[in-house]
Amino acid sequence: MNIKPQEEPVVAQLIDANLDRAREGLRVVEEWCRFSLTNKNLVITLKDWRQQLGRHHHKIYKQARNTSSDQGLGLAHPAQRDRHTPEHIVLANCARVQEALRVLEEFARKNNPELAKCAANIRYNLYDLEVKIIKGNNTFKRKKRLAECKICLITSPQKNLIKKVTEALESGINMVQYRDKISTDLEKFNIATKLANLCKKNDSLFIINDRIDLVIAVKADGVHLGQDDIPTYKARSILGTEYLIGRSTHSIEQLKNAEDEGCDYIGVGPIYETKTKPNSKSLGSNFILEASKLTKIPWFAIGGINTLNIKEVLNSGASRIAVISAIMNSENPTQSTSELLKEFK
Ligand code: TZP
Ligand code: MG
Repeated sequence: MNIKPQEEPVVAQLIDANLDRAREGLRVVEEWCRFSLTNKNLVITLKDWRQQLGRHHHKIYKQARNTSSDQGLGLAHPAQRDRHTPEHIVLANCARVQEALRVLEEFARKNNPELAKCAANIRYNLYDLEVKIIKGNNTFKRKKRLAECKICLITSPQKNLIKKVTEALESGINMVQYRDKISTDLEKFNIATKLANLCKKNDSLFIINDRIDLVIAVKADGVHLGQDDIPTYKARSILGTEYLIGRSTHSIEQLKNAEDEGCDYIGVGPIYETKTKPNSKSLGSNFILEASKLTKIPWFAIGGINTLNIKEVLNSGASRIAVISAIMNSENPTQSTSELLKEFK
């Protein structure tokens, strides 16, 4: 221990208070990373920082503690009442720890340079860790919304696209995939921008088929890939863990692979014959039962599903469906969406 005696007891007192503050704040952040983000690496780092600070929390600081003379004790700030969400709480605690570390850095520099160095080091690294938490929160929210989805509406190119998607969203759809194999890149960008805004307004997930660049360009929630698209590890290395990756699968082997590769969700089909994919062999509703037994991640039955056969699909073990024509080719998307959604109740 390399601490010179404090010239002023008050310095020891405020070092004690800020060590407490930093350690407690780190614990709040750590609990969030552990239980909500379930990110082991972040937990290990935060625990290590708490322990480093704990090793500097010497008796001379604790002995200087004098809570009765602390004029700041128990003072609440109105901003604390605005911390409505766990995300607010976590980020407020990151800020609190950064402030406490800065205080430690300044006041310990003279008498305890090791503590000052330790505080500076943790403070710099905490800035990076905070970004990881923000990204982790996005992943957490997206996965939570994905888990709640019942129907994914996949779009087909048409004049009334925006109108039909708007009606479907207003009727309760909370996941939209933009699928378009014919428009130009500029047209795709413009449509994707409109859909991204529309989905945001209606609190819906927005996924884009095939195009990782467009996902990033319009800040969508993820990409949907087919069997002939780029491998999951490559898509993940471009998008990171913040975005969702979905994959179409047509057999048990493909379904298992997609899950092992770290896809966030899968499409399973075509269950029935469909004019939307005329050359694909249908798997039949028996396949649904097999898929439901094997798949641990969210999965969507797809292909020829409509208001007439949805009961069979759900009774066979599916808990989510993806549709194109049942809504996009409907004269009344509001009614078709409501009829499909009704079956999940
Ligand atoms: N992948 C498997 S089946 C299918 C896709 C994209 C088409 C689904 O369209 P529809 O109109 O709901 O049958
Ligand atoms: Mg594709």
